[in-house]
Amino acid sequence: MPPTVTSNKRLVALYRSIVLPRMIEEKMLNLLRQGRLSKWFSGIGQEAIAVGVTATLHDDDFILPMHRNLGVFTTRGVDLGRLFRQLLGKEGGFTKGRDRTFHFGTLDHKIVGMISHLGAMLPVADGLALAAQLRGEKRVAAAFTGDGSTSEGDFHEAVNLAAVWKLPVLFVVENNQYGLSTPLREQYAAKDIADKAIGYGIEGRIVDGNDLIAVCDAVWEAAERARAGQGPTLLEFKTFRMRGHEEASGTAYVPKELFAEWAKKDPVTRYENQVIERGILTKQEVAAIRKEFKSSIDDLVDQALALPDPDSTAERELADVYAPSLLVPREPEPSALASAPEIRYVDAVRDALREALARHPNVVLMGQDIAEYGGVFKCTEGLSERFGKARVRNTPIIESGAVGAAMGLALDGFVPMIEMQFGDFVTCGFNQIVNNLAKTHYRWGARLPVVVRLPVGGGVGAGPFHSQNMEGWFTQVAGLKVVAPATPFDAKGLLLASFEDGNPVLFLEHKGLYRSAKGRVPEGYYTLPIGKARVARPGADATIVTYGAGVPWAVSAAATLAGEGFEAEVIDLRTLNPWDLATVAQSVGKTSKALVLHEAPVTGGFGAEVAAVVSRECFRDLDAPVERLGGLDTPVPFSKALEELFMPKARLLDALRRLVTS
Ligand SMILES: Cc1ncc(C[n+]2csc(CCOP(=O)(O)OP(=O)(O)O)c2C)c(N)n1
Repeated sequence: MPPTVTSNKRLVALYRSIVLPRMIEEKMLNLLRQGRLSKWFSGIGQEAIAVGVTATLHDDDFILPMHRNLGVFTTRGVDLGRLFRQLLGKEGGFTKGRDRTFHFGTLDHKIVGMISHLGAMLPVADGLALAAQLRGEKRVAAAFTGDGSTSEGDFHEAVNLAAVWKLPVLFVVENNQYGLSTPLREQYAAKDIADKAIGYGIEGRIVDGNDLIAVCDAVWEAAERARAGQGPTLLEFKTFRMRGHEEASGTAYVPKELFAEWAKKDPVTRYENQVIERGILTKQEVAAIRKEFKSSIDDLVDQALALPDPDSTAERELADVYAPSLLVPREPEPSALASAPEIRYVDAVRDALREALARHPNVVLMGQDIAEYGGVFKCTEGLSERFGKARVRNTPIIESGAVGAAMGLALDGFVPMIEMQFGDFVTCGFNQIVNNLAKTHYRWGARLPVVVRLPVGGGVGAGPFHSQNMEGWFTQVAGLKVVAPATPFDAKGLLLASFEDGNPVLFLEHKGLYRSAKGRVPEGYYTLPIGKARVARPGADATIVTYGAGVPWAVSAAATLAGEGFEAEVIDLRTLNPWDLATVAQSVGKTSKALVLHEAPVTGGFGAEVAAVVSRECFRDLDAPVERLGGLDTPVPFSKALEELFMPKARLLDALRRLVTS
């Protein structure tokens, strides 16, 4: 039996739970009218859903609320004073003034809050549910979404992934009949959203979202099924948005009679009448509860309003972009390196993944075709056989959903890795990386140790969609670390370091190096520091700053140049965010000339950043402008001759000759 109907005490608690968010909202609407609150997305008329879900789930079940779900926070017992400070953008909220209203999580309350991008938290719920499933815990994750947001790709990826992996997830759709202004008939063609469950092979339910008890019962049933290992449920709660999308946007597009019709079904009044009619509370008791809430809300809001707006310094803001690194560098002894076997880059990557799985029980690998098949580049060959398919997991063909799920795993103590089949496909996971992974620590302090491996680059005749170098897309985003090793030794040590670091790391593996780069790689576990460049070849006449595939090109061009009487020093950056200005500056101090080289197109490429910083920081040492050499400003073409034309490799020697003789 659902616990909702078992005791009067519980029915009274539910009354308190549903009336509190309504009263807080009424207060917020007042503050908005007085100009003391900047924006408000109302959940009035929809409270039964947030309250019913939260009241029914266990305290250790994760909930991922959206913009109308104040009732999740109040029902979970989040400190109201702190909540008001957050809502009013004051000192002492949950985000230090860095994000607004409900855009925060509190892991103490097992709440993972939203980002603005609709649908983005749905795959995160999958990851949280997977964490429970992997540990054999009977916890569920409930993710909220509006009807409009069910059109987003993340919704489909998340529901499908949960279905395929039988994850204990409740997809809570609040069907309030409008997106921002777009009505249902312009949003989807299915009769009901719950019908879509059939297409994913899961259970779907339609529930009266304005009936608190019906909500509780449906949630209880879905959660019981999930806890019993029977997978996710798509719960469609029919409701209605009684106010505008947000308070400034009006309701002119909504037929007036709908308001009248739905006002009769108001979930708070309806439940209040039920408890009074059933003799569970008297009218006087109801009035007393409301009076008690009013006075505490008024007091706490006054206290919050009296506080200053958040204040900070550039240093403090920058310090919170990343979680403190957990990396303990364990560099191998030079003797271990001297006697180490020579292996290929691809073998070094696989070796690192094997070491990570063996050393860290919380490492989980996910990606397309990475289990029995071993990945298209064979980086994970043999790992699922050795460590099991629970830890080396094939995903469906999803990128956004997989990265989102990785975030969920990371929030609950795992260290997941996603292999993009080709780096190019990261475009389909872009939002999860640049908005969810990158910004969470800065916004509300959660650590996200997620490694995303990207086989990048061209030179293999693979055309515009399997050849790109995308470091420039990500080095611009605060909150991501970007690593681009050029040698097998670095690939292994830096990949293991990425697993340890405790922040989101994009790990760029150049496909051309997988089988061409060979070198000594010590057996066993070691890590290398993130943010430390190396001198790949010493020289005194010019500095080539490069990374990835640029390193062997630069070393080979420097050897040719040596025959002409000039010695170029090659600096392999190894990591691009952070990058090692000190090592570059030391080299330029010696050579007085610098060329920045990369395979990606030159315009707006990472070389622009290096060139700008070196020009400023090494100004007094430079005898010539810093040169940049990169791919042509075109997509990467398919045919061999055209691709060679694209690549900067053929232009490198001439550029170097010009530089050293300038
Ligand atoms: C990816 C994305 N696209 C567009 C928006 C702008 N936007 C914010 S809320 C909203 C409507 C959402 O409708 P629905 O999912 O039904 O939720 P509701 O607001 O009705 O609760 C839109 C279009 C956004 N925040 N994110």
